[in-house]
Amino acid sequence: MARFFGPRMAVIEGDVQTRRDTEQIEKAGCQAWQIETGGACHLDAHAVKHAMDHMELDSDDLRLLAIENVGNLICPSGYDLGENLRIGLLSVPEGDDKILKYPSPSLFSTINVLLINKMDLIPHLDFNVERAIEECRSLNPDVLVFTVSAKTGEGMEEFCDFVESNFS
Ligand SMILES: Nc1nc2c(ncn2[C@@H]2O[C@H](COP(=O)(O)OP(=O)(O)OP(=O)(O)O)[C@@H](O)[C@H]2O)c(=O)[nH]1
Ligand SMILES: [Mg+2]
Repeated sequence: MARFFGPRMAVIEGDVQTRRDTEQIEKAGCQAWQIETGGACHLDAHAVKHAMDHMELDSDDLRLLAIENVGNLICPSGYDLGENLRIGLLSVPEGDDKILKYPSPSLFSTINVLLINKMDLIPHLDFNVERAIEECRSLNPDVLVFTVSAKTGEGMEEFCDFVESNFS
């Protein structure tokens, strides 16, 4: 996402506790707001509105507001945050057999885009990318899939092109 870093992107981070992810985003030069849920396993639209009220979102440069929900595969899926696009992340160390363990209603059945991350670790694992994609499509036939590595940047150009062509 490096091409969005700076004033083009703002981020709302949802975690049970700590500002750690927000600090990382700020280091990358983006405006960020941390929601600490204090135990709740998902964000809701009220919490997002409250965060937006504290942020500066009027700039003409701003193109993308990203919301990172709490890392839970079930609870967030039932809540509409007003988003235009819902992206689910599966990282390869989680295993290619993960998706069908979380059938509908779950993250995988409600997303528009599946991002398979940490592709740099593929040589060390038995993760079958085709299997993961097939199983996700069995729950969610229209899902778009991108394979990426946040560490090496692999696949990020294609993903950013998609985001840019839809939302900038
Ligand atoms: N090897 C590798 N490590 C990665 C990659 N992306 C993230 N990580 C590491 O994986 C760990 C978790 O990444 P985060 O980005 O914090 O994950 P997260 O989704 O924000 O996690 P939560 O907010 O806790 O749900 C961190 O230590 C990252 O440095 C990647 O593409 N490759
Ligand atoms: Mg996070």
